[in-house]
Amino acid sequence: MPPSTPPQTTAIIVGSGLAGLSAASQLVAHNVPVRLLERAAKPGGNSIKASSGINGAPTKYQPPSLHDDAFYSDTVHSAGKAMLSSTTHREKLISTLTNSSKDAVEWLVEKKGIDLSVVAILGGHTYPRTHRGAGQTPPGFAIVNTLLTSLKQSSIFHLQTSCTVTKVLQSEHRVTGVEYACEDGKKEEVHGPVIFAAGGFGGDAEGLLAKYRPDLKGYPSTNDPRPGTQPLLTAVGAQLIDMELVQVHPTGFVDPANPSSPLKFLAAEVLRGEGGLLLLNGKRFFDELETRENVTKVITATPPTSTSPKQWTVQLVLDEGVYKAAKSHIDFYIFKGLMKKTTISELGTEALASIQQYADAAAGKEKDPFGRSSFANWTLTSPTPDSTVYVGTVTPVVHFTMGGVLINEKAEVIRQDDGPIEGLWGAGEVTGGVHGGNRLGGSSLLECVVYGRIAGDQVAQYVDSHKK
Ligand SMILES: Cc1cc2nc3c(=O)[nH]c(=O)nc-3n(C[C@H](O)[C@H](O)[C@H](O)COP(=O)(O)OP(=O)(O)OC[C@H]3O[C@@H](n4cnc5c(N)ncnc54)[C@H](O)[C@@H]3O)c2cc1C
Ligand SMILES: *[C@@H]1O[C@H](CO)[C@@H](O)[C@H](O)[C@H]1NC(C)=O
Ligand SMILES: *[C@@H]1O[C@H](CO)[C@@H](O)[C@H](O)[C@H]1NC(C)=O
Ligand SMILES: CC(=O)N[C@H]1CO[C@H](CO)[C@@H](O)[C@@H]1O
Repeated sequence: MPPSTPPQTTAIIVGSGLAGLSAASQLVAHNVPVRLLERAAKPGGNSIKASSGINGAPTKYQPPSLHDDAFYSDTVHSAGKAMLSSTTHREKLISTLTNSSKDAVEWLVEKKGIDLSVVAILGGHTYPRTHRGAGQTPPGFAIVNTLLTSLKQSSIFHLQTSCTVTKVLQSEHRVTGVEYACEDGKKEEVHGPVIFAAGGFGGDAEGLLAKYRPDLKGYPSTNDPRPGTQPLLTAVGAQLIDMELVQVHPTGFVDPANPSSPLKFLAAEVLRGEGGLLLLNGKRFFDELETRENVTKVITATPPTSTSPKQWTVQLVLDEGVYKAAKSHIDFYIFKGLMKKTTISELGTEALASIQQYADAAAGKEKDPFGRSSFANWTLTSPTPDSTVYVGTVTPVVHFTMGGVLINEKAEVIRQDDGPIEGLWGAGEVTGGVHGGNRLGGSSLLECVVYGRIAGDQVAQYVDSHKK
């Protein structure tokens, strides 16, 4: 008779966004059973909404003549003065991210069959390196959906939705599992090594945001409204880093059908880039192509129009030329009820003069009073009250939280005394230190895949070494 094998240890993952799914995929590949707990009714977290893509360099989709070795230095540059503290630690986290980026994209393409063949350049990048598919499916949805479908085919993968993890269990400084509650509210425990992939706290407007960034208390967000989970981890000794570093985007749509929703849809940067202008109280107020941070600062220096959520009423205005250049985006926003086709007369009495001034600058007749130098596809030269415009109301929104629990390059969660916490790993937006003061577009999906997979590999090793 063969000796009976002891029951296999199950790995616990908290959160079913891209970080959790990447870790789960790796564990299942190593034949380790996975229990994935997700508080929402539907899996996918904020990851499923990602629309720009995932960074990788050098990949086969970049031109072969391009020797893109600047991803590391671009990331360090974008992280800014945060690099002055914990410098060596941050450098290791960043070089692990960028060195593994080619493998991460290739894993999704070759092993999982996801189309990521189109490469774009986003702000702060020296070269195009943000990958998405050639079709209409946004990259976040394509990646999450494919990983989930593949995981569901495995008999050792077990996903439980509508189950919230409420506590991390610890015994003599070792994490041994979690406590959680599902729809019936009954507290249960599950034991095993734990990977935290519970996402950021951008949607925690009255909780962690209010605590670490009182100026952003009550802001709406592009993230689902939900409490941040870092306190569950500090309760077992985890160290936090960069909690006050938060990315705010100047333009989230205020939906006329539900203006006080805390959740906003992002108005893509391309609308301003292709020639759109912004009006505050009917007047232009700034160079629309300035940094996100600076545009936001000017808006939020004025009194908000609503305090719950805390928001402003800014109009994003496009003409027919801009519409043609960004048609697919705008048609989608009109379909969602977030923009409408109208006339300048609808924008109030002051708008016409501001738009005339903008049109003059675009036509090269006058210098723009706000210093804007590119008007891209704006074509309207003689605006009248009857001129056609495309308009949406926008407000600054919290978009991404750079800070979180500190991890090392093995995705181990670091204790306040700088050693790793045994039995606990972290990946994705719940962690901090990878982006410093400013995350590059496309690098958060990347961090989910890179650190999620590292965590999966590490836990598989841990389970293996505890078998004997
Ligand atoms: C609109 C939008 C567009 C974006 N576009 C891009 C892009 O193009 N490229 C890019 O790189 N980044 C983009 N980002 C950022 C990126 O999507 C996120 O940073 C990333 O997806 C975070 O992934 P995650 O797995 O860490 O967390 P999430 O995907 O947020 O998943 C975390 C999951 O954990 C669950 N959870 C939380 N707490 C608990 C608990 N206590 N118990 C159980 N479950 C819990 C949550 O319900 C959630 O499902 C975008 C973000 C938004 C909002
Ligand atoms: C990443 O690659 C560079 C260049 O090969 C190397 O110097 C660095 O040590 C690598 N970083 C990690 C964490 O492996
Ligand atoms: C943003 O504003 C700051 C402070 O006013 C200024 O120093 C900086 O140059 C601005 N950024 C850009 C890109 O112009
Ligand atoms: C459709 C269209 O006209 N697109 C133009 C918008 O403006 C950019 C930059 O000025 C041009 O490169 C595009 O061709």
